[in-house]
Parts: sequence; structure tokens; C-alpha cells
Amino acid sequence: MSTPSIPRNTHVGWIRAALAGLLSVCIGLAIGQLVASLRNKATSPVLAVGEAVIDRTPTPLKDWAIQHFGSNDKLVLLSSVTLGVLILAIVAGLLARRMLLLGAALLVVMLVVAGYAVLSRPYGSVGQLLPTVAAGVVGVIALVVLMALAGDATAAGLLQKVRALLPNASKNDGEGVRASRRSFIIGSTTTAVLAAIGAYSAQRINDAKSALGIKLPAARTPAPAIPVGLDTKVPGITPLRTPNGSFYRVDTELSTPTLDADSWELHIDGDVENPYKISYSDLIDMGLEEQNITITCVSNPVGGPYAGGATWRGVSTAKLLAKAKVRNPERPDLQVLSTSFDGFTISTPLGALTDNRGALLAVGMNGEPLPRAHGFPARLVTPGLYGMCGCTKWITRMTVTTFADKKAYWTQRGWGTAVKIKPTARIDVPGSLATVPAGKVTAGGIAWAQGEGVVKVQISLDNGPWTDAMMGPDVNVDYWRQWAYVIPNVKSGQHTLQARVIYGDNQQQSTTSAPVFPDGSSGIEQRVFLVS
Ligand SMILES: Nc1nc2c(c(=O)[nH]1)N[C@H]1C(S)=C(S)[C@@H](COP(=O)(O)O)O[C@H]1N2
Ligand SMILES: [Mo]
Repeated sequence: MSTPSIPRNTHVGWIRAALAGLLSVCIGLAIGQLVASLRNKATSPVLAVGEAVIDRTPTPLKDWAIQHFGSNDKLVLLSSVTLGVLILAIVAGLLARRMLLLGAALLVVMLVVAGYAVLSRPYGSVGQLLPTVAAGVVGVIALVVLMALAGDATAAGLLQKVRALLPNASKNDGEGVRASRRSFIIGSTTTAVLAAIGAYSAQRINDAKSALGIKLPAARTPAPAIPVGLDTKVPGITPLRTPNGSFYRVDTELSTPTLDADSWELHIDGDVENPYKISYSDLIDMGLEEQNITITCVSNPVGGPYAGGATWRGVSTAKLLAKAKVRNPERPDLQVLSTSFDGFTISTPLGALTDNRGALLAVGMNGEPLPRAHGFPARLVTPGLYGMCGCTKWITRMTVTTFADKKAYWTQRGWGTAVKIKPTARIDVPGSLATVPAGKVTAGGIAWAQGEGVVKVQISLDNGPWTDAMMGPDVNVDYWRQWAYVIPNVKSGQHTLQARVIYGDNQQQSTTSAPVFPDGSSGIEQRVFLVS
């Protein structure tokens, strides 16, 4: 039998209450993160909320975020969500100081919102709620314990009742929770340390999961080696091959998906005579080929960083689709709607995946298995079309259908469909507003005109005549090309350099300025630099 103790109506200071709220949410989040890391594909509550925010963000705002924060856009979003959660956590602590139930209720409301976000994900399922539920339960318990240690009578009473329910509890209580400055400090420090250990372990487990441990067979038809180009001759120029670690990344995922090659399957279905599915090892056994391809994001502004050139290794999509036997493949309105593991979709014209441009279902990138960030186990790479129109990462399904029948993720949000990459030139050096010594100035950069091929780049200094730059090696029409230009005698002061690409059949790139939305930027690349 327990002896109910008389509640001591100690008034909890607001700093302690705020700290109790903050720490209980921290440990809840850490445990949520830990449970998520232990379960495949489960989403932590913060990530789920962040992803739900992304899905509900209007396109112009998203566009603005990509423009302003670049590849950090996700970091900014996640930090904002975390900051919001921590502020609410403090509010929960302060509410608990007035009335324990109110504080706990706010935590429960936060839990419900996060749970709703998890379930509203395209791949949301009840099992995915586990990290969120764990976070909520741990958070509420921590709040009660910390409030009790801080001297809250209701919390102390509650703990005592719980204790009474435990076996062997009857002998040693009667005293209840001993609230003191010292026990609050010990309790809150312990909570903080446990939260840090939980978050750190979650991170380590995720890191361990990203090790692939896969060795790809060589390509039966390897791509021609990419030459050194102007890499060593022009300091600061974009390397002709982009290393995997510095390849731009654009996608809607907040954390890097950790798909498992052994259980991965690609389904090919839709308007075909022979729908089928294929495993990772059977895919590789079909025989790998390689292509040197420069891919580009539609969100790349003129002069922007969202393009990269790599040697992709994989299976020809033409071969994969031939095996499925598309019905009446000559119909011009046919598309392949490809779906990634989480339901994200991309529309690609059937022709782009079956003509001789060499589109691939890639499993390798620059001699390595596809990195997780770039779509492991497999992704599409379609030469000539923007990434959102032919480069589905973490792909699990290819459905032959018509454009009228199914709309892809970005199409639904107002972006263009089946958009060709616009030809453009980029100035890498001199850097924007860089100061260089007077005299000889070496300018250099890169240009692309996928499908047509870069013929040359021309530059103009201070609105002077357009002059041909020296060109680096021509890898192929789908690959970018470096250029360099030595300006002999530049006087001190401010200068403006412009660059344009001449491509295909000696066509000149568009001079019309267009924003990235809805079908890609255009216009002349311009750099202002200073000569001392
Ligand atoms: N599953 C999935 N695939 C995706 C995307 C995405 O959001 N989800 N983004 C596309 C976009 S917009 C681009 S530009 C390319 C970028 O590929 P990368 O990150 O490997 O450079 O991936 C494409 N494939
Ligand atoms: Mo993109």
C-alpha cells in the first residue's frame, strides 16, 4: 500500500519550467530520431513536418527559397521547423507551470500535428508513426519528471501514483519526489546528456547505413575517358568531370533516402504487353553500358551551379522498355511516368527513353555505385531534358501511359513538362566582384547545349565586340564544354564580362532574360569584376 503524500504547493520558477519544457522536447526528439534510424524508411517527426511544409509551399516561394538559400534551402527549412518546435517546447514548460495538464496537452498537440504530417506523406503508414509516438511518450514523461523535480505538486503526485502501481514500490516511498535545486539540476543535466547521446547515436546509425558495400561490374561498352581539359590550365574553372562528392543535388527529400539494394525492385508496367519487375542483381546482369552526360536543373539561374557532368553506368532504358513491349509505341503522346520510392513522379516522353540519345537507368556514377544522394540503387539519366523531366532518383516504377492520363509532381505544381535544357554559357573566373591585378586577365568557364553540342563560346568585355574564346575538348553533344579567354591588357577599374554560347548548327543562344519558372532560365551571363 502506498501512502499518498500531501502535495506541496511549491511554486516552480519560470526559468526551470521553460527548461523543463525545452529539455523534455529535446529528449523526445532525440529518441524519435533514434527510433527512426533503427527502422528502415521510418521518418522522424521533424523531417515529416519539414517534408509536409515543402509539399504545401507554393511554387514561387519554393523557387525563392532555392534561389536564396541554394543547396542550403533544406537546412534553412529544417532549422526553422526545429526552432519553431523549441519555442513551442518552452511555451509548453511555461504552461505546465500554470497547470501541468496544459503543458502536457501542448506536447500532445505537437505530437498529433507531427503524426498527421507523417501519415500525409505519400509513403505514410501507421508503422511510420513509431518514431513520432516514441518522441511524444518520452517527451511527456520527461516533462512530468522534470516538473516534479522542479517542485510542481501535481507532477510529484502523478509520479507517486505511478510508483505505487509498480511492484515493490510500497516500502520505500511515502516521501514522494524530493524536489530541490540540486535534484532539478541533476535531472535536467541527465536529460540533456541522454538527449545528446540519443541524437549522436541516431546520426552514427544513419552514417553506417549509408555505406553501400557494393562493387559494380565494369561496363560492357565503356564511355570514352573524359580528358583533363582546361582543368589545370585555368585556375578556378569548373572541372570537366564533376566528382560525385561535389555534384549538385536537387530533390524534395529532406534526409537522404537509404534504400536497400537487396529488397529493391523496379516495376515496368502500364500500356505494355509484358509488364515485369526486375531486381538489382538481375538488372546488373542485363549488361551495363556507359554514357558521359551533363545533367542540369530547371531551377538553375543563368550562371548558376545546378549542373554537373559525369560518366553514368547503367542499363539502356530502350532495352528495358523493349522487353516490356510497349503497345503502339509510335503514338506521339506516350510518356513514361517514373515513380520514386516515396511517390514522387517524373514524366518523360517515351521517345526520349527509346531513341538513340542513350538514356540510362543508371546504377553507377563516375566509376562508383550511385551515391545515396544521387539515387541509389538506381535512377534515370535522360540526356537533353532538365532533371525534373528525366532523371528520377530512387526509382521503383516506370509506367507507360499518356501525358493526358497522368501528371508528374512538378507538372501538378505549374512547371513545364518534357522541357529541353536551354543552351547557356557560365563564367567561372574571374569570380563575381573579384579583384584581379591589372594586365593580363584569364577568364574561363563552361557552356552546355545538350542534344545540339557546343560549337563555341564568345565573350564581350565592357560591351565590346563578341570574340571567340578558346575551347576545351568536345566530349559529346550531351556534355558540357570548357572555354577560356585571355584578355591581354585590362586597365584598373570596374569591368563587365559577358559570355554567350553558339551551338548546334551555329545557332546563337537566346538573349531574352527568363526566370527559372516555369521552364528554365535564359539570357546572357554577365560578370562584374574589379581590376586593381
Ligand atoms: N526521386 C526524385 N528524383 C529526382 C528529384 C526529386 O525530387 N526526387 N529531383 C529531380 C531534379 S529537379 C533534378 S535537377 C535531378 C537532380 O539530380 P542530382 O541531385 O543527382 O543532381 O534529380 C531529379 N530527380
Ligand atoms: Mo531540377
